[in-house]
Amino acid sequence: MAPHLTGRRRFLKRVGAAVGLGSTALAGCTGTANVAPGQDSIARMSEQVDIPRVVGGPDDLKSEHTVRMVAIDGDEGNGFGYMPSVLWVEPGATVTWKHTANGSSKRVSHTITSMNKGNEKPQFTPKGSAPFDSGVIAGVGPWKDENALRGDLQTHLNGERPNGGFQGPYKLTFEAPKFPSGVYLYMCEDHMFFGMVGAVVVGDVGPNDPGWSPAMTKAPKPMFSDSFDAHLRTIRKTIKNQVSGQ
Ligand SMILES: [Cu+2]
Repeated sequence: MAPHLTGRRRFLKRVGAAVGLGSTALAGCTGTANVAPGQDSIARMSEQVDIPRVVGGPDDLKSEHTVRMVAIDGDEGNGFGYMPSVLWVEPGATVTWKHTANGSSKRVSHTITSMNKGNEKPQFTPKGSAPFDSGVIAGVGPWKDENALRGDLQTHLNGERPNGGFQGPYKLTFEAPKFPSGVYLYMCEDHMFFGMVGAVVVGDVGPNDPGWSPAMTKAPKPMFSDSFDAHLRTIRKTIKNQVSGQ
């Protein structure tokens, strides 16, 4: 097991995930949270927190942007995500991830973990790209006084946790050779069963470019929940429609 994904850290994240959320959300930890066919919980989340679900496009690459982590209780476990869920940036751009308390979103603990073999995940990031992992971004609550946890909460792989704040932010610069152009899918280790997955598209990539695969083409894995699959499909469809000009 990679040193940045120790058993202790996983335990802390599990406990942290529970802070601030009711029993409905906890029940969903078994992976039973589902999105009914046709429902678009990403669009619903976007409305709730008033943040667009897509920022940028193949002709509108951002030089920097902040993605917000969303946790909305009471949506049958479908209220976890990153907003925007699809972000297009230029090569060399820096992306920042932060909590949001917009709407009814609560600041609970999350991670930003790329779907990369280096993070012990199925590979849904460009071949040869480095893994990235924020470590635990703590929620707001009892965590803030837990100095003993400071070390664990600052553990991360690539990117930065500036200002020593364990409630975030996390920053990553998508610069080759570690982070070449392509589609990067990432997820929250606390909330993957709730479908907490997002995409950063680096560069004006399309189906004929390296970096389009495996994120846009590989079959979903059995480890994913129905919510995760549904959100993955929504995200891919959004990117494909943007590329084909629909
Ligand atoms: Cu999360």
